[in-house]
This record gives sequence, C-alpha cells and structure tokens, in this order.
Amino acid sequence: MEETKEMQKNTYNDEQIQVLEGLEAVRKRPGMYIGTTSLRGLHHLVYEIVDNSIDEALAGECDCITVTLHPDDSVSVQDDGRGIPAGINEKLGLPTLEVVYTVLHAGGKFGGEGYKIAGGLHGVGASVVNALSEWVEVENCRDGHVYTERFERGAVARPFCCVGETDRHGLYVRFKPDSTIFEETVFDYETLLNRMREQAFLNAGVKIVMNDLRPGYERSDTLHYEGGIVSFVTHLNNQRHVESVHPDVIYMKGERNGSIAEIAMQYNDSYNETLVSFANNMATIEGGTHETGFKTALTKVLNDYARKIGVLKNDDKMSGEDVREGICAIISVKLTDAQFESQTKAKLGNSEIRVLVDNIVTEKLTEYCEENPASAKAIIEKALAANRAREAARKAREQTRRKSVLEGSSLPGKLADCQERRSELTELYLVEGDSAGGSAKDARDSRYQAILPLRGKVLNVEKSRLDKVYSNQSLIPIMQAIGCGVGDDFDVSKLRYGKIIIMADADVDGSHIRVLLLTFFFRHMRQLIEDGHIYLAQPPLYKIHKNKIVRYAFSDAERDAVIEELGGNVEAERYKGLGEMDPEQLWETTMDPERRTILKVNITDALACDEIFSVLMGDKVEPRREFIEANAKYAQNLDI
Ligand code: 28F
Repeated sequence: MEETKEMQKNTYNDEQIQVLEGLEAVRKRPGMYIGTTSLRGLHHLVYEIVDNSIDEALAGECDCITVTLHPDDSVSVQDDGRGIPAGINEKLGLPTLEVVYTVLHAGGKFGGEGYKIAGGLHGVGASVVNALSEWVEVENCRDGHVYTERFERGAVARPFCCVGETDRHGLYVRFKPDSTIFEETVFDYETLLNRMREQAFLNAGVKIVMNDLRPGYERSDTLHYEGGIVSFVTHLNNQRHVESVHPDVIYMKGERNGSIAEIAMQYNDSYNETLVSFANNMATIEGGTHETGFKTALTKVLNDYARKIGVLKNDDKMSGEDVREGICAIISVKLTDAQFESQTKAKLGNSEIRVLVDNIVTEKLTEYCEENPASAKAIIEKALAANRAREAARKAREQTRRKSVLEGSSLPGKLADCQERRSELTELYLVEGDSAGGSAKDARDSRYQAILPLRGKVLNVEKSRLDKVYSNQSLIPIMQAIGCGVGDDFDVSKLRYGKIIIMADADVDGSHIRVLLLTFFFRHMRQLIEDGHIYLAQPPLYKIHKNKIVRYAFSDAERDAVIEELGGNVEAERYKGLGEMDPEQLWETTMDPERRTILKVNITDALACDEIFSVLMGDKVEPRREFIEANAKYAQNLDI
C-alpha cells in the first residue's frame, strides 16, 4: 500500500492521464471543440471564459465583468464573483482551479448539479481555452487569499499556489491564443463588443466593461442595461418609428420547474419581422420550441382579441406572418437541461419550453390587450393591413407569372443570356444603365456570362409593401432572370446563375444602386447572400497612361503609386462611369475572371446587417445622417 502511494507522487494516475489525453485531443482536433480555427473560433475562446463569469452573475454573485485586449494579443477577463473554491478535488487529487482549467467538460460534472447554465456554442469551457492557448495565467481571489496558477499549451507551468492576501474576490484570467493553432490571432474589438452588448442585454444588470489597450486603438466601453431584453428591443427599434403603433415595449416573464422564459416585444412601422431567440444566452438562429410557442400564442391571442372587439368576422383569420409584420421581439429562455436539435445548438428542442412560452404569452398578452385597448387596436390594425397587402401581393405574383406565360418565355426582354445552363458555371451581371449594359454585352464571354441592364431607379424595398415589390418594373426582370422566385415562393434549386454580380459606377449614385439591390436581396432572397451568390464588381477609378502603356487604378493610393512608378509625363483620368470604358477595357479590368476583383457579399452578423439596412434605407433621417457621417470613410466599400 505504501509503495503504491509513493508511486503516485512521481507518476500520473489513471485520471490524470485521461486529463492530459483530453487536452491533447483538443489540440489535435480543435474544430471538434470550437467549430473552427478561423477568426470566429478565436473570438469564441473569449466567449467561453466570459460565459463562466456570466454563470457567476446568474448565481447572483457577480456584478461586473471586465474584458481587456492587451498589446501582446492576449486578452483578459475579470469578474468580481466568489472566485473558485480553493480546495483539492478528491477524485483527481488536484486543486479545483486546475480541474476547471485542465479537465474537459469540467463544471457541471465536477461542480454539482445544475451549476452551469450559460453554455458556449459547444459547451466546452475553460479547459478548451487552456488547451488552445500558448499560455494562461489565472489569479483567483477568494476568502481573503490570492492564488495563482500558470499553464502553457494546457500543461501546468507554475503550480497552483497562494501568493498573498486581499480583500477582493473573483477570478482574473489572461490568455494568449496559440498562433500555431489559429489562422489569425488578432482580436477584433467590434466583434467582441457586439457579443458583450448582447450578453449585457440578456443578463439585466450585469455590467460589462471592455478595454482595448493596443497602441493606436485605445478605447473603452461600458455595457450595462438594467432593462435587460426590454432595452434590447428598444435598441433594435432605435432606427424605426414605434409611436404610430404602441409606445411601450411589452415584457412578459414566467417560470416553471426551474426554467425561465422572458419575452420582450414592440411593433414598429416597418414591414419586417425581427425575431431573435436565445437559449441559455446563446442565439438559436434556427429557432426551436421557444419560438414556436411564441408564434402560436401571438397569432391566437391577436385573432381572438380582434374577433372579440369585432374587427374580424367569424371566418376571417390573420396568419402568423400577418401578426408578425413589423414586430421586433426577443425571446430568451434559461433552462438546466437544454436539448438541441442540431450539433451547432442553433435549434432548441425541449418541448416543455413550447408549453411554457405559449402559456406566458397567452396569459400576459391577453392581459396587455385588455389593459391597453388603444395599443392593442393599433397592433391589430397593422396586422389587418398586412393581411390585405399579402392578399394583394399574392395576386400581383400570380399576375407576374401569368404575364410571363403570355410572353411565351419567363425571361426578361433586356436579358442577354449566356449559353451555359449549369448554374455553378454561370454569372449574371446586373449593370447600371443602358450604355454600360451595351458595353458589357460586347465585352462579356457569352458562353457563361449573362448581362441584365437595369432600367430606371431600383425600388427601395425597405419602404415598400410586398405587393409593390412583386409588381415593380425595375425588380421584375431581376426576379425573372435569377429564376428562383421570392419570399414564400423562393426555391434556390431554380437559381439560374451561380454568381450574381452587381456592376455599378464607383460614385454616389452607384453606391445607392448597390445598397438598394442589396436591400432587395437581403429582404426577399436572403439565402442568396447566405449561400454566397451575391457579388459586387470593382470597376477601376482611374486610367493612367504614358505613351502606349495603359494601367488602371482602383483607389487614389494606387493611382499615386502607379504615377510614381511610371514617372515622367503620365496622364491620369478619372472614370466618370462604366459607360466611359470601351468593351475591351471593361473586360480586362472588371469582367475577366483572370484579372478582375469581385467582392463576395456575406452576412457576418445578421443583426448588425439588419440595423445597417434599416438605418440606410429606412425613413428616419437623423440616424441615417449620423451613420453616414460616422462611416464616411468606409462608404466606398460597404461590406455587409
Ligand atoms: C474570468 C472567468 O471563470 N469565474 C468563475 C466561479 C465561481 C465558482 C466556481 C467559477 C465548483 C466546484 C467547479 C464559487 N463558489 N471567470 C470565471 N467563478 N467556478 S469560475 O465553481 C467551480 C465549481 O468545481 C463557485 C461556490 N460555487 C461556485
């Protein structure tokens, strides 16, 4: 017996070996634990650590979390919670802090039932961050003592040790992601800020302070919302008019068997639905039972009330889409045993949550309608208007279809189509103006490139009802050429071109057309953006020539560099528009796949994108002016 104990001091026991193997597995296959080693995965490390502080806040033990970006590309997270208990974990014979930082899936398993509520995307926590970091320094303040421990690539580099006394409490963690694992190791402040703001909204009262200490980028922000998700809705509706419907955010909350559901909602005067749901502080972008419960109850309550006050006749019915037109709603549920229908945790599956949310909304929204009849009436008027517009849109869509049948072909007359039929190989250029359209037709490789000149001003769909959109003369040819339908009829398998390239002038009018078209795609064919089918052409700004040498420049800086390079009597002329280029020039600068640059439009953050679209395209002037002033320098290459 004695001998065995001695042995354990010098060698690893079975459990400790498992610990080491666990972290090695994380380093070997990081994607399995954090999804990706791209920039997204890098930021994910911070979220995992912050989640632990949020858990402490949810336990009612932490008020303030500080996230700091340091000049050496490390990041620190500090909270004023209880700190980690200082004792030794019996099973492993290791300090608890070391267990939390070295054992995969520690927390719930080793920490007693139900401690962990906030779950990271993959629910992996501190040990994964440790495994994927060059080093981690932890300072744990608890019961008057300061303890520290250091890890390098997951292994203990300086053992857990008491280093002093303090009257502070809480955990401070600083780590540097491993550059041999991540493709990039420079954090983006804005990305972290957006996530921290979301967490501050979802956890009312928690204060999150962010600091950037990197030279040249110094900055600090404090995120603190006593109103929680009510503040979230106000923030999302900030760019929109709400007074015309109802002035107050409706807030509903309920609890059952340890699960909590909260809903905040407010209609605005737009026609869009902004419904964002969360389970345990993670966005559930594919929805799930909490969203279903909300939608069912909302439709039922509003139909019942409309019938009760006599504005809806017996057989008429408002659909779910009708009652959600112009709604902005946040649904947040917190539960101990969240079940997800997909690996990415994007869809919540717990059926008891559907019942819980349905009950809360049925009870509380009915009560709201009874107590606020004027607001309830305004909401119902809006839903009825949506109902009528949807009916009109259906008729307009049918008419579009019928018309194209009469013409014998469903393709627009102005389209110069390509020969190739396989959409993976084809490109559609949407070209501003007839003269540029003409050049593009002559310039293109007609085997796989199609040209559609745009006629007239593109409709601003942000300000238009569905029936207007579907019957609009500038949009119909685009919808017909692309071929996959819109809205409820959208079917990506019918897509006729793999790349849809917007080619507009590099001036203010061109920017306007780009934004109008992107708004249309974003609102009515969003999947095309999500699947990476929408691109922006990049025509040159300058033509520079010296005798027979001709060069093009795509920015002022590039123009200056080319002038410098060519020296002597160089001439630089600014292109006023695409129409000024002859077909050959257009081909070699903007359309030849071998030489052109095209920007793929991607939705990195659907919420931020939604915000940008409504600021740019909505009808509140003040926020638009502020946005354009703040972003003037980026206006040339708006990257959504
Ligand atoms: C900067 C990141 O990780 N904060 C944390 C706590 C508090 C407790 C805890 C954490 C107990 C047994 C696992 C304290 N007192 N910030 C953080 N704050 N972990 S992590 O407990 C860990 C579990 O093993 C804590 C009483 N209960 C829990």
